[in-house]
Amino acid sequence: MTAIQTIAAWEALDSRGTPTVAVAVTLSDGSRATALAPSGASAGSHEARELRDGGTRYRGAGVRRAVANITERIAPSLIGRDAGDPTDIDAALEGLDRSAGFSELGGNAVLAVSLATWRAAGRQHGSLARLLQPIGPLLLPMPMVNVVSGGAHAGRLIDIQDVLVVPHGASDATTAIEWAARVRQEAASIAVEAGYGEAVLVADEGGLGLPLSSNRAALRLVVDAIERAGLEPGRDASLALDLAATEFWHDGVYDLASEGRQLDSAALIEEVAGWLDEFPVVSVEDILAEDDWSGWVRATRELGDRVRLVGDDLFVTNRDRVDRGIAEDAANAVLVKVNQRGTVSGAFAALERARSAGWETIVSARSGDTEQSWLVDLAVGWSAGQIKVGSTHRSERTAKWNRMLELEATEKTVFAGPWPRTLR
Ligand code: 2PG
Ligand code: MG
Repeated sequence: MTAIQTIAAWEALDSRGTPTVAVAVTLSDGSRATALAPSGASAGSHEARELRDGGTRYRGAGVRRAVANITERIAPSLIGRDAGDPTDIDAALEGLDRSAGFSELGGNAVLAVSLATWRAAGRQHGSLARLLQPIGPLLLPMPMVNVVSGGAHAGRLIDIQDVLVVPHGASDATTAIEWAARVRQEAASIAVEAGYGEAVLVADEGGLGLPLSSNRAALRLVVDAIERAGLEPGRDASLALDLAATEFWHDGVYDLASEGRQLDSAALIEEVAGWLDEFPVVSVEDILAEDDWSGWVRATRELGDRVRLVGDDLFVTNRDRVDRGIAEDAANAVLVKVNQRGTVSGAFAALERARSAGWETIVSARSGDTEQSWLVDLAVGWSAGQIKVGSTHRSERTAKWNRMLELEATEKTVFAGPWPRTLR
């Protein structure tokens, strides 16, 4: 038996300078690992609840209460327990807080403990990826890389949150990452030449935050950048979008404030259909808001055979919500963020459920992230097939790409690409 020996917790900082929960777990075999919880800006209302202190410290975002919950409540009940299979620790965490979304202990507290335990248990196997995938080559996921940012990640300069590049024609991860980095650089050069001096700055996830004239202009910019990088749009690299539509859904209306247009679900779907006609888009995330289920069903009926429709705020990595999505034919792919759920095994349950329905799965970072790279080990260990990390700028983003490069250089791996020329 490999028992949990110590659990220490403290308040650390994420990539936005916002406090986050940090945990170190040691096991009886001497293995030790830390985990820092990530945090979203465009968080869905059905996510696990982050516990924040309020008051004046860090403008209310302190996590001392969450840290205290770990040291006073979680640690005493987990120390001595067998962590050989960390699924048991996750089950114990579920048992400690039966409220919706871990609102008593804090989803941030629970996640940091769960992750640190998984990482510590992974030490014996060489890595978390190898704990999850003990035999055979590791499947490196197709990257989805942010180039232009909007919404809550870039001062709402445009309404949609992410225009990303997917280097799907690449046949290894090293090439895929180089192509994406090249597209990001070319996009900045194009923007500077067009008079957008802001292109030298970086948004929350390392993308370009630009006051473009329309949302469509962001798609155009990234396609131009693919071409200027010497790649062929649609063959070598295509676009992925995250509308994060919950963020601009007010009173049943989608408010494209940067364009001064208000659309209902049907009109927004039609707008996106127009983008699909004009640009090589392989994936659209959060095309509609988190509780607009009828809209999602309509979107899937109208666009589901042309593009991946990815539920993020819609599913919040929750197996029950994925179940409903499968039953109602709302979406055809799922985004997986461990902190939306609270435990590593809870997140995996949502991923597995989606996969069992033939859906594609994308493991994702948060806009407030950290220098840790366990996300890659999860994506690889779960054979998720795709990963979304942000851009190729900012160290909390490059930490993940660098982990992928390390795995490709040092382990027996296969890459999820190249994808076929046409995905529609
Ligand atoms: C998303 C994520 C990551 P946030 O919406 O997919 O890009 O953003 O972490 O702010 O929810
Ligand atoms: Mg999203």
